[in-house]
Amino acid sequence: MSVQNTTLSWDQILELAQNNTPARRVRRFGVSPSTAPIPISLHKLPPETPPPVLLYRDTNSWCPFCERVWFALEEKEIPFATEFIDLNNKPKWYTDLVPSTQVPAVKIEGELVYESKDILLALEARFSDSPLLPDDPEENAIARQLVEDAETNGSKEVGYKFLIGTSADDNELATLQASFEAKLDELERALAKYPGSYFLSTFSLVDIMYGPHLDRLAASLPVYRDYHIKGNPRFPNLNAWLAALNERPAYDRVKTDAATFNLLLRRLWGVKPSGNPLPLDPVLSETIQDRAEAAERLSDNREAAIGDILKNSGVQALAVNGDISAVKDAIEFHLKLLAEYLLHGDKLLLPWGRVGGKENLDPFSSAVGAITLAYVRNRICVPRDMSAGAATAFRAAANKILASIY
Ligand SMILES: N[C@@H](CCC(=O)N[C@@H](CS)C(=O)NCC(=O)O)C(=O)O
Repeated sequence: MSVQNTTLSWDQILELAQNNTPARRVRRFGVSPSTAPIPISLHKLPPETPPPVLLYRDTNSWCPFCERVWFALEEKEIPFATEFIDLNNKPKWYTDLVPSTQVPAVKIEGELVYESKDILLALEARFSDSPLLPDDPEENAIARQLVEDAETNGSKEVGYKFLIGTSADDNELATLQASFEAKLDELERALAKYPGSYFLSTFSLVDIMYGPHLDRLAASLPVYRDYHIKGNPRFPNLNAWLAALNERPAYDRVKTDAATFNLLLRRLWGVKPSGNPLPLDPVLSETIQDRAEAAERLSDNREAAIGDILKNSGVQALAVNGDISAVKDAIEFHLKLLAEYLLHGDKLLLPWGRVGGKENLDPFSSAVGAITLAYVRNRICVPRDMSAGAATAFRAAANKILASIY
């Protein structure tokens, strides 16, 4: 295999990718995150008009409370701007501004609101022509009560305790599981009260309050506690609800994915998995739009990606006599191969690295390639870098090339 093997230039890859997906992000130079999503409704604003809402959210887009607010903004198609807050180093102006010092917070036409539940209700009061609470007064009152319940009934706290409680022995774990299941039973009954898959007769703020938390728990409990919500016959309504939620286009833009959250749990909180990570969900990534979005993100942001790989993956150690230009070339070659494979799928013939137990390719290049692909596969973070569907396509393609070259 030689570095000349890929056929397209980066510009050609980018153009081809952009022809196959409407997904775009703004690039942010020299700051983290290096790209930011563009709200679906931003084009509705006349030029030079500031959006009515400013959202303060976490730099890495991991926060489920921020996800609630982002979800509502996208559902209600409210144009908004985003200010990212580094939670490891919160700026003083932010801690001076927001009494809780937490994210999310918003300014709605200049007025500060914080606490995700209060933000959702404030957005509802100000932007009433795209309601996420029922019109019917009786159902509206029930909805408001359910929003309060979602905040105070302890379901998310019990769920996270079951997931993260580190010193738990088997008995304690069984008790935590039973308490969590009791909460899920309550939600199961609540979901049965109205026809359809949601908590009320239509999709509402109640679904948004629960969605980001329960989706994370459903993704992680199988890996860390060998406990399944999805496919569990005890929770048919919750399963139908999760499926309905995941079909909403707005949720598709804001949600995280199982791989991101599961890696985060291990790296940030040191939680030990009880099983292997779940297989990637190919259903999430079978569309060309997803693959093209992943290729678009990679090619548009390649300079930042190459810089990050060189700096943080450990690959520099392979440089001969400190000359990193060959390392850089091999990184770039494999990223390009990944982008092309995303666009062409199995029609692109991948290089075969090892044949009959012997190497028949440049071992230096393929070692750099293996590090590059393994690193980017685990490094991408949803929804910070791309949508969940695109990330699934990206990770699956990286695995496929890794299996081929190494
Ligand atoms: N009750 C708050 C919780 C928000 C929250 O816990 N935010 C976390 C990020 S997920 C945070 O800001 N953590 C940083 C800190 O507490 O300093 C809400 O609903 O908005």
